[in-house]
Amino acid sequence: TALALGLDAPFEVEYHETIDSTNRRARELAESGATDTVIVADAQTAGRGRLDRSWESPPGGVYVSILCRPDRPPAEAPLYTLAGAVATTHAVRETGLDARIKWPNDVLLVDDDSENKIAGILTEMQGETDRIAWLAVGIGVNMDDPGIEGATGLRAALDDHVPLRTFVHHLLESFDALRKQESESILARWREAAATLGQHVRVETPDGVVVGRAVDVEPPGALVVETDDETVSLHAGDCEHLRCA
Ligand code: BT5
Repeated sequence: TALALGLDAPFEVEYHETIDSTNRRARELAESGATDTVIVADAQTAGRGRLDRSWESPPGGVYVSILCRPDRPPAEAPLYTLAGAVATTHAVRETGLDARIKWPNDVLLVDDDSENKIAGILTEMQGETDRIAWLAVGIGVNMDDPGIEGATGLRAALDDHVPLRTFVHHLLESFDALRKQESESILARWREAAATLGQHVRVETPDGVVVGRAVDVEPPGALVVETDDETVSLHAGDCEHLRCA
């Protein structure tokens, strides 16, 4: 196969040339008892984003879902989205480009005058009362430009061959190291890779729009924003970096 990863443990790898969604497959495997498995596909026909959005998944991109059963409470699931984003920035940086994270789940390719989305993370999980039953971190990385405003691809930016196998290997290695760390140290790595901190932001949350300055991220992955009159912790939402005039 194109992506015969030759990975050592800790992950079992299941490769598909084309699949509907690696996250859908991760759920199916989880329900049949699997764990520590990575589903990798070369293309998806029904790639998913958050909130029933879709993820354009043409052939040649990277589409992976990492299935694991962390021994942590369900409330800590957002940490894995952060870890997935950090691991993605590490893998992108290995190619020589600069990547930064836009809270909560976007990875941006950054150069002097632009920030474009090259990757997105979608974490899905099944919780029990006190612990996570299973969790799947889905990561989609564009290699070619998907033709969406504000998005780009690695290959397009690098103008060179990106060895997919090495890229996925770096991604999984980094994720594996992160998932074993304490939440504070995952957050520390996230802060180092963040594009959002210090920015003037506009965040659409389920409870309304918040505009202010993003000052920190706190457990288990909330964005702390200072508005004109208060400091709020946002647990979910879509964030836009505002440019000052
Ligand atoms: C995400 O959602 O960014 C999470 C994407 C996760 C995809 C991976 S691929 C492997 C695994 N299996 C799956 O089925 N999914 C995961 P969100 O933040 O909701 O962003 C989705 C929005 O980004 C869409 O509504 C589009 O506007 C835009 N978009 C769609 N495809 C894109 C692409 N390839 N590149 C950049 N932006 C895209």
